[in-house]
Amino acid sequence: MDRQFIVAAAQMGPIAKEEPRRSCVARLIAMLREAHSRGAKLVVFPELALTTFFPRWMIEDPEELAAWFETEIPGPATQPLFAAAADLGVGFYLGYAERIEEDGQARHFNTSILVGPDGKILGKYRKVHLPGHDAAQPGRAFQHLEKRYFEPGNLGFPVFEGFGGRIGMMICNDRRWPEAYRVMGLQGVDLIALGYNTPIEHTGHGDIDGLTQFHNHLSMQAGAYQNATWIVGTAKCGREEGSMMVGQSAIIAPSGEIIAMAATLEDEVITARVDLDMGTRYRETIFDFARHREPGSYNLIVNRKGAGDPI
Ligand code: CDV
Repeated sequence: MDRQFIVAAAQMGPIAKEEPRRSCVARLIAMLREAHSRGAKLVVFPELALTTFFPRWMIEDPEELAAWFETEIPGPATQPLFAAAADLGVGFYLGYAERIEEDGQARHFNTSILVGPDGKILGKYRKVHLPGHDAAQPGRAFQHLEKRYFEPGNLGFPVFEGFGGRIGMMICNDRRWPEAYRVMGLQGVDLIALGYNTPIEHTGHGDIDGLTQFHNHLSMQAGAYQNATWIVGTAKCGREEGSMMVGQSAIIAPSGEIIAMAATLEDEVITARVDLDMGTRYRETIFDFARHREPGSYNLIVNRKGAGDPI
């Protein structure tokens, strides 16, 4: 496939708690068709794109909790999305809550898949950096219980051959961690697909929360530039069940520049032509890792988890 093609970020407005998966999938298909009509070959949907952002609530009933997870992909509700993609010859990234059975035990991940233009799954990623807390915090208007409902991803940060290059995936909070980009940068990633749900008031500190939109773009632009990769960052946004979430979905070039950005807090498709060779030019010059990196000086990055004493 050509290394130049049109990519789309298919941003979603809020998903109500009661909105069924079939309705969400219909919204995704409508955006897939719009992206295709603009020539897109790859469409990036948000994190947890099939349901409302359920980690905002403490859910104690196991059956109620289980209902937010997919046990198969594609399943009956999501099959029409795969069929539409194959029919149109458009690939996609989709985030969802994954439940699997392993050795008789249920396991839960915050997951994304990359689907090729033939409708077949090319790769899977499970969110590594889970934000929030594992127990309800009194006094919060909205909980953020990702650490309770999911376990950290166990697939690392793989990249997959497809769309004329190497495609990686991230999910939401991963975008704030330089290590996530670099592990993919070291595999020559050309484009990172990334979905997010970012509540504006996530720390409770006005000075930090007031910069939520700035930090959203800052993280992705820095990650793109320092790793010579395109990034397609796609939000689920707007006021969802009372919780305000950031939009500003963006397509970012390896220069770090934002090439396209969403203007609403609703379902909205943005597109841009990407040239994967633009990343190659950065990889061969300022970010020629083999020439300029000094891994012997980076030991703390893998050997120490939190900040500690000077060495
Ligand atoms: N879904 C997320 O991972 N949200 C986090 C918030 C809680 C900070 C984010 O990094 O956007």
